[in-house]
Amino acid sequence: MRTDVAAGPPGPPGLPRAGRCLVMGVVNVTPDSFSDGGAWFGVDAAIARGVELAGQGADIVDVGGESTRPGAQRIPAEEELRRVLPVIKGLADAGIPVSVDTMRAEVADAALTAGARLINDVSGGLADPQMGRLVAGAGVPYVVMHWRGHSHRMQERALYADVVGEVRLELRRRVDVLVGDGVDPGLIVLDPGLGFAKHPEHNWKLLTHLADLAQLREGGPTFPVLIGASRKRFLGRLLADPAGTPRPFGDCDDATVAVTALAAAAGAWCVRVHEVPANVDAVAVARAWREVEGPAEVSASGGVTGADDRICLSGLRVFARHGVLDHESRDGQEFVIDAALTLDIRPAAAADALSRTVDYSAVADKIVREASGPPVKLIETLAERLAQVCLAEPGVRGAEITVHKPHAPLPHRFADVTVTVRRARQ
Ligand code: PMM
Repeated sequence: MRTDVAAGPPGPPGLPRAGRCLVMGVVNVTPDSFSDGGAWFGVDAAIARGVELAGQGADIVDVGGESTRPGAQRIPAEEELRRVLPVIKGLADAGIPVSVDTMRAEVADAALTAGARLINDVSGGLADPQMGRLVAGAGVPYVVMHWRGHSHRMQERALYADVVGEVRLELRRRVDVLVGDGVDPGLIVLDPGLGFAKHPEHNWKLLTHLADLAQLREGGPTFPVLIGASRKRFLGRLLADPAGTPRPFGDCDDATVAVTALAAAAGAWCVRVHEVPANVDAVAVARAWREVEGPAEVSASGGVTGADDRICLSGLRVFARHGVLDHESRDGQEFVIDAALTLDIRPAAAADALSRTVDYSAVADKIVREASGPPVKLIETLAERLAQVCLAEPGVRGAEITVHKPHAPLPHRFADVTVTVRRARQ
């Protein structure tokens, strides 16, 4: 079993590395959060809950003092500090990795002093212009969530023509500003902000495009992605009863677990959840899944998982009799083949062992044998068959084949005719 591909993105330094998607347990020290408001509103209860979540397998405990439920009004900074600081200190002193869920630089700063290791800012730095410089100076991991304004008005702003493209663009602008403030991009975690200025259809679309959200520019770096779907209204709406009444948030934990499994299998770095044990199990399932399947085609790992490794053979020349016209099958002609195989080459590189990779000489022999075998009419057919030959090699996850027919019977001066197919192992 290849355990290396299961790891997913390693995430920023200073936080746990588990070789799988992390689980962040939520402790809202608020009287009014929609999901658990009031349940842990008191220092001792909140600390006890954080310790319990860590004991159940949470890698990080996220402590927040201000509700962000739709329609929520803001509270003063002093009140937020009063709620979160003793809880963060109590958990950090117990050796638990803690993040602070805040939009205020002042609160983030005090939370870091109290022992927090990660700043989770649902506004991605938009709510407080001081946040970027604070994060830059502190050099701590920072969650940049997609946000379009404070909770009391955010749902009015859930207007998108292309939600994935727009969230990606707005996150990119945020990251550019933060990096301009001095924030190390290697410490940034992205979050699409499910439910924040999003309707259910937006949330589902974002969830199914995690790889696009991890990479904000073509060819640019990829960022770890955090997903906060836990108990959110779009799950309640999905599970509404026949009369259309949404399922209460407390009965959406199973649906949360399902999202966790799917997001972790798609390469999410972390899931933020209210109930930890079943989500830990879901992450274990996703890890096993990724070990066999390999990461998504464009991984959220910045190439760390080996998802994008390729071995390429180009310009293989074969004499064969493929073609529609009689003289092509009678006289034959030269075809040229390029093959690019996608496979994780790290085990071979680590051991410097041919046995742990694809032997390109053997693959070249197989390609030539297939291409010079019984004639077919179309180079499309040939390309498809060659892709299947390559995919049959152990470890190969994808193959891109180009068949060139430079002497195709065309009544014009031309350089080449090609057909390219790209296939993934099913
Ligand atoms: N959601 C909530 C609060 N904080 N932080 C991040 N990074 N992502 C989220 O989706 C997110 C968050 C609101 O949920 P809650 O009130 O149940 O904690």
